Amino acid sequence: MLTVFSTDQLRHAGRGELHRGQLLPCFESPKRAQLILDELESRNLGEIIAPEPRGLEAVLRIHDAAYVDFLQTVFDRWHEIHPDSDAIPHTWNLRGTQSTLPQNIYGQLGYYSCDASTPIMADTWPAIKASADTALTAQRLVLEGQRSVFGLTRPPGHHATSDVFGGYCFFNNAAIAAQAFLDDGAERVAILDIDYHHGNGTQIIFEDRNDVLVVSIHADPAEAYPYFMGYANETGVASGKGFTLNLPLPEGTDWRRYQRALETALAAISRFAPEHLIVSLGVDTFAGDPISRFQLNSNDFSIMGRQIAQAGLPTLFLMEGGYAVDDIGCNVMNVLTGFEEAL
Ligand code: SP5
Ligand code: ZN
Repeated sequence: MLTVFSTDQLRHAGRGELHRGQLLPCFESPKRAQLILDELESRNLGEIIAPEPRGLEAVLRIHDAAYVDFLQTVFDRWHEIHPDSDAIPHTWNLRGTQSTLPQNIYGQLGYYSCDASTPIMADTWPAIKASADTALTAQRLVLEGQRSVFGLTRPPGHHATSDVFGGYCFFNNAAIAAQAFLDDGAERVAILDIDYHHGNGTQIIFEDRNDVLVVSIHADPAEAYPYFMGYANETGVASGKGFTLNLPLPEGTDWRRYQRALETALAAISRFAPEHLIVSLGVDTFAGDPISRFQLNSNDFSIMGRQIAQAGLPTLFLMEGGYAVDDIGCNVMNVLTGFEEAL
């Protein structure tokens, strides 16, 4: 399997995130991507290629122009006032009230975000741009006939909406790739999100559409981030009714239970009959994950890969979460090799 990755993606390296009342070292670190690469290389998954640099057209199919411009310029504005810290939002709009874009930088940070765990620093922009380019190059390779490709997207994307960053995400790489498939002529694309956390950004982007099926298996939002979305009764909006499927699972979920949800997810995808499958691949379902509470072991990820291959679809894997750094390479590699072995 080909992997797409750019070293520019390592340049986003936050000093800290607000976690349980303290500024802790960021869980979403460049080390994650480096350790995945090391494992893919040592176990010979296949060639690792750099993404083709692209303009912003494909990003702007999903994200608001003003949001993209904000992400590109906000750090320089912040740096003039605060030369020694990352930009972190701390104030948000009141629930359910009209929100005006303020001029003030703290107001704008709050306007365009949903949490305080997603810092912005000098090289956030080149990193998130390169991450989106990685998704798009991998998407094109699938379009051109590769059975599967791994886009090692980092920073991740599934919590980002068209104009909100958060949950370590800025550009929604999976949504950008799904839209690119449609713009290249596909009629239906499915996204299978297997990150521990519900992909709220992806759901919001596609919830009123019937050309992208979004299926997500995740920790019950009643007890896990992102808390406000991902419940089973959210099934899509207007003409998108029936094209969102949430399969929340309780804390402590092990492979037996997870596998049944995966079967349900894959059955829904098969009924939808998409031309392409995008897997939002998070391995924070691993038992050793420091911020998550599922009980999957490394071998389970191989079975997961095999099961996903049974869908029989051209498949684009895009990286999302996974924070147990000692095992992240092995767990990702197991999904990808499990997939390949099933072919
Ligand atoms: C891409 C991705 O995986 N983003 C996840 C962002 C989660 N950030 C906040 C996590 C809060 C975790 N609280 C720990 C409580 C443990 N039960
Ligand atoms: Zn996650």
